[in-house]
Amino acid sequence: MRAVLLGPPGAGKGTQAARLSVRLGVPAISTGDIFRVNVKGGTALGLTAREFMDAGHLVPDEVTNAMVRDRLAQDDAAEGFLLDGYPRNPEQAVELDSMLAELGSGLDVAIEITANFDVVTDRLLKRAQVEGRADDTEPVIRKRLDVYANSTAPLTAFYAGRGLLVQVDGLGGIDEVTDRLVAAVAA
Ligand code: B4P
Repeated sequence: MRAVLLGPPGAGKGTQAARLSVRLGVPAISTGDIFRVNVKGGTALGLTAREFMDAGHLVPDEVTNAMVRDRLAQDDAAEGFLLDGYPRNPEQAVELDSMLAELGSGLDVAIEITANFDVVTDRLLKRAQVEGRADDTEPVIRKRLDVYANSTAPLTAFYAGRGLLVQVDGLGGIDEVTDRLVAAVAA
């Protein structure tokens, strides 16, 4: 199974990717998590990424694409993967196609977790109280939602046009959403 997971910030991509990865037996690859590990470790990649993440912007495509290219070439991704948070704009989607073509494979499904902006804002503000992420403040969340609407939301039509899109309602309890995702992927 080669899948991408789409949806607005706070829709539950990271939360559900971890669970689906176990159910499907493929690695969950989160670009956001890889960036955060690098920020924490103070690497050159982390220093670059931090400036964009803290402002709610996308990290530049050349940085993100190179990182994903390296990750997909690793052995554990050879038989499948679940990409969480990538692609996030049409340029990244085209780049992903070319990476997979080079590896002799292609995407099986694009799963979009849907949730309205009021609900996701509440979830992210709650997470801010627990984790204190620099990008979970109200003005940065607003910016991230703008970026999502302008850059990422067009991917819904992009994948629908190729017959790859599956949409799953992200409202409700975490277990409930997982069950919906598993059922949607099985179908
Ligand atoms: P991400 O790490 O992808 O962060 P996110 O979109 O906020 O989603 P996340 O996965 O963390 O949250 P989730 O919805 O699971 O990106 C962060 C930043 O990294 C971006 O802004 C960008 O700067 C950079 N970046 C990442 N990928 C990039 C790319 N491809 N190109 C360029 N830049 C990139 O969960 C949110 C909260 O909701 C959690 O607290 C969770 O517990 C809760 N929750 C989840 N499901 C719930 C449910 N059903 N009910 C109640 N709460 C729920």
